[in-house]
Amino acid sequence: RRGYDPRAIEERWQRRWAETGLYKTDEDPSKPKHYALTMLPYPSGDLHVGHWYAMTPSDTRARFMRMRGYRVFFPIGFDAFGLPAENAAIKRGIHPRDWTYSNIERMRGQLRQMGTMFDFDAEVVTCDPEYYRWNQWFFLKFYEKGLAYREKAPVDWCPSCNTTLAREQVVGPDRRCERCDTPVIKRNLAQWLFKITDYAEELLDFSEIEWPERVKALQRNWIGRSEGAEIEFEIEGYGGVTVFTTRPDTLFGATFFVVAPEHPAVESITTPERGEEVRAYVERAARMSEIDRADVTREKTGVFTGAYAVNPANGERIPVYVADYVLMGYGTGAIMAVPAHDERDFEFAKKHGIEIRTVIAPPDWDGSPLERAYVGEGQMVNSGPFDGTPSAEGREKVTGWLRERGVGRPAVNYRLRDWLISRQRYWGTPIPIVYCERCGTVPVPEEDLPVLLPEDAEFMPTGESPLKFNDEFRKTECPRCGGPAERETDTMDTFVDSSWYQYRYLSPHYEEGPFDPERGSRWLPVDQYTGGIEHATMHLLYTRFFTKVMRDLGLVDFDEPMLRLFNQGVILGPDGNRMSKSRGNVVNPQEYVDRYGSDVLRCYLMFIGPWDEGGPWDPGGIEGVARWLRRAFTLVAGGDVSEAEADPGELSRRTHRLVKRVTEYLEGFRFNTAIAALMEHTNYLLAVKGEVGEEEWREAMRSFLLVLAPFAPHHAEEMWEILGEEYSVHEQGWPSWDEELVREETVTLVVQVNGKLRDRVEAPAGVDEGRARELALSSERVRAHVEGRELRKTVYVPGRLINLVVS
Ligand code: ANZ
Repeated sequence: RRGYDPRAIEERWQRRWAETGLYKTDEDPSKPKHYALTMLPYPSGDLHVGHWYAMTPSDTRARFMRMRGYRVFFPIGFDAFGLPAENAAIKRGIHPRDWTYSNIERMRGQLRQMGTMFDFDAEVVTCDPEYYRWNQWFFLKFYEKGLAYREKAPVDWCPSCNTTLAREQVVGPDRRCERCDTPVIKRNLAQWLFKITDYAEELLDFSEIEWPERVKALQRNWIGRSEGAEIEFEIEGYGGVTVFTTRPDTLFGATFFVVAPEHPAVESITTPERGEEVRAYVERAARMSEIDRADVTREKTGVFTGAYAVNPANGERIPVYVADYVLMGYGTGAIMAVPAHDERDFEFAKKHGIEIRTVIAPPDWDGSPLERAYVGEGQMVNSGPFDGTPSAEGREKVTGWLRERGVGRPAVNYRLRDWLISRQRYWGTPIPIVYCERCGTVPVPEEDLPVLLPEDAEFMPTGESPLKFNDEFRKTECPRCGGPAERETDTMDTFVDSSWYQYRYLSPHYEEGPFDPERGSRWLPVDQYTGGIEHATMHLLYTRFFTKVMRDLGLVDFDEPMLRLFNQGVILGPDGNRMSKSRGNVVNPQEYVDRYGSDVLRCYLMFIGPWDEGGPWDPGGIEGVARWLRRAFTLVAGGDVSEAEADPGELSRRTHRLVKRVTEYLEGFRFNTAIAALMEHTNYLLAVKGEVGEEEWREAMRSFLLVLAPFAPHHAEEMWEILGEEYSVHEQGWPSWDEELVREETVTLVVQVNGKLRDRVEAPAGVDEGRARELALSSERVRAHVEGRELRKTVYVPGRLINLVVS
């Protein structure tokens, strides 16, 4: 008999599992497939509690699916490009590659300690040339399809250092250069973008996926679809300028016109006497971020350009302003301003003494001036031929009327912008483009990939890619004419890497394409994705976009990368705050693995609460879980089989009930309630141990260990062996249950409120007072009499009646 030493038990089984290849992916084609994916970690150095919280419940779920008869693919890898590696290089003089790979080496060991069923043969490291080569390949495919393009885009620029700055190099509320304290400006620089906006409409369609409502809402909001119209206004002496509006029904109330400071018309339309003021304003606006400018609480500033626009509806001349609350990146960068019905325009008009003309009558309007903007619906007034039309109908009518006259059309606008992928950084994927004096922009031919990241680079915090100063890399030959040419020196946003990694896992060393299509047909798409909600808009949108492009390239035959998604919550420090080094509340999982072993840590994290809610770390809680597993272990440790005194029928009923409950909880990701059921069952088993016959006991223990296995894989394996069963518990089928045996006897409870009969509810036999109260309060009819009143006390007649006394 071996003693209870969880660390020794775990090490022994981890070794045995590796030796026997237990977690090599099951390729048996007769089984249904299940591709389980957890978000890949960034190799920052050590696995933290957040990694454990994300990965071990995902592993439990994958193990469950495997035992249920699926062939399961559950890979892991490293999202290995990015800024921290470069910062380490700048700070400590370590090459980003060495820093990254040594972190990966350490984390591999820690991942194995978790006791997960990851198939390490499928591992992917995104900074390996054999991986990023395919980022470059995708870039070329996108380029061929017109989905990758270069455009001048505003970036942060220090006019004194003459360089672009990374976002984190811009410091303070007034946005200064971290090195020389000069105010940073926006500058238009040529950058590469992916045309995600081509897929805006399709990305709004979630009909094929089961994703949390919250994530879908965040994506919808991010894409920001607005329906309305484009309307052309003539600016005197200049020409037509188009606006986007969601309220064409308010056209007759447009009493001024605004262009964004970056609007191409600004310079031409500004009259000489307004020139100086306008120029100064435009420069000031260039120093502010989009976020600050879009802040609705900020005071609306702006200056008159001296120009006038003509309202196409009524021929009125209205003044044209430049104001920074109009953004160049949205709609057309110009608006018709309707102060009576738009809050921002109202505030601006008040300040500048501009007419506020009501054109949509609020209900019960008496014709007097509005105190504030009325943004609701109503009848059109002061609108010529449209007077009396309800505003919703008016939107279509006005648009139609404008269309007939050739000065307007229906339009849909999205808040979504194209994805800017250029980074002035070293530790990323080189963009496979060459600039030739003669041929212009030339893509690197596919057969010349990968464009390797050179080893030697100077790591200076210049804000520009170190590749720019590396002549050997930069200077090259034009692939088309053979003449002298220069390589693009920016690298790709690392979100490109994680947009398609789930495909690479299938065949990480495949050389004919990003993944082996034969393996793809057997495993894709991902069935269950798990990860944090913080990725709702960037990563989770980018990977959907990539999959749609891959479909259009003929690489896959489906529309969505991940059919189901579950977001875990965040694990907080014991003080209830987010863990951070500065707060000193960081929990190091290694300490707990060393003290209790990884099964305890796994189970504790799953027991904290509902997985999607997260919660604070509780040192006492982990102690309790450790005690439970230690006690559970004694179920197989020695002990005499004495007289059968306990009721074998009860043992069997309880076992079937346990299997059913754990099954249903695991289906719904309710790990905490599953563990609670396992704990309760452990107590029962300990109470009847030695009091039931050997066969019944073995049967009950088998079932218990099978459903324990996904949660505490090492304990279950060890106990399985001690029980005398064959290796491995993880290769067994999931137990089933008999509905007949599971059915709990029920009773009907009479529910009274203040002594009056209000409802009858079904309850399990033997229900206690607390549960009876819960059931009573779950009845609509009862709640109607309790809500808004104070529950003074309850009177409970067990199994028969509950009376809620309220004030
Ligand atoms: C006239 C109008 C009248 C508007 C009215 C609103 C209410 P969403 O819903 O977010 O799409 N707008 C258009 N382009 C803009 C830009 N580049 N910067 C700032 N504001 C811009 O918003 C569309 C509305 O926001 C548009 O409809 C326009 O103002 C403004 F009673 O046009 B509206």
